[in-house]
Amino acid sequence: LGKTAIVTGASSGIGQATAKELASKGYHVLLAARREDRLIALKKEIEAAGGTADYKITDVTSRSEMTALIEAGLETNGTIDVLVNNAGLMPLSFMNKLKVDEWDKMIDVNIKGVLYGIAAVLPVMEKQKFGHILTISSVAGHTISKGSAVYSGTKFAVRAITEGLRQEIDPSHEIRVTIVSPGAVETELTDTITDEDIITAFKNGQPMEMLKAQDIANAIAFAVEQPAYVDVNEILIRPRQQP
Ligand code: NJP
Repeated sequence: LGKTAIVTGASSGIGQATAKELASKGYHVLLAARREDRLIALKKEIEAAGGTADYKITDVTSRSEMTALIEAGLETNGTIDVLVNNAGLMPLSFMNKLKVDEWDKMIDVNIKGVLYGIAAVLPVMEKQKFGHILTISSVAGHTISKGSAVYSGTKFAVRAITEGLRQEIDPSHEIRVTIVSPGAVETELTDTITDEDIITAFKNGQPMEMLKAQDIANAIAFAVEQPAYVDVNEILIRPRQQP
């Protein structure tokens, strides 16, 4: 039987690159996100390269959709080997702009989406006694800067939740838990920023060579491919030029 990996936020950026990377390593990949056209295109791309993939339209902020996603993943081989809780948003803003709707969205997607993924997959992995849960935090889950307060808050939370989960795993189970914390990666993540002052600050910032989504996909594949007794707890990865 082959192995199944589920990737949320697979329609873009890091999730898309990770899905392709895991498919190239022989995983059957279940692609999850809201934009169906992109998931269909990615499934075709993976299949054209000799891999296998399915997709399921999923909003990670819905607990029932996350449960249905894990159930769909089980249909292929009867196991879930890897869940990459990757979907996330980063509408940075200064707090006094009171972009409360954006705070709500970040909490829903970045924190609750991860929790719903864990809630759906943990009983499955405990039953099968193996599996690998990965979450995507950030350099912003280690440091706080002006404009990143709420985003950092969500990414600190992701690290806390993931590390707490790791400690609670029954040592007799081959279940691994990994945090991946990227610095600046060239993706569509900044498209959700509406605060003009942040957009201007980005434009006037020091130019640097950013990470590619593939660099993070490589880090995820590294963690996943370790032997079962090795749990890579966290990978913190910045562009060389990022302070
Ligand atoms: O961003 P982007 P990245 N339900 O915008 C999905 C973290 N990170 O690849 O639903 C389900 O290209 C959305 O899909 P769709 C970051 O915080 C990044 O950079 O179709 N999915 C899309 O596939 C995040 O956790 C950087 O709109 C939902 C994906 O999320 C992760 O990396 C640095 C959704 C976003 O793709 C991937 O972000 C860092 C929902 N409700 C951490 N809402 C960086 N890029 O610099 C969104 O430290 N998605």
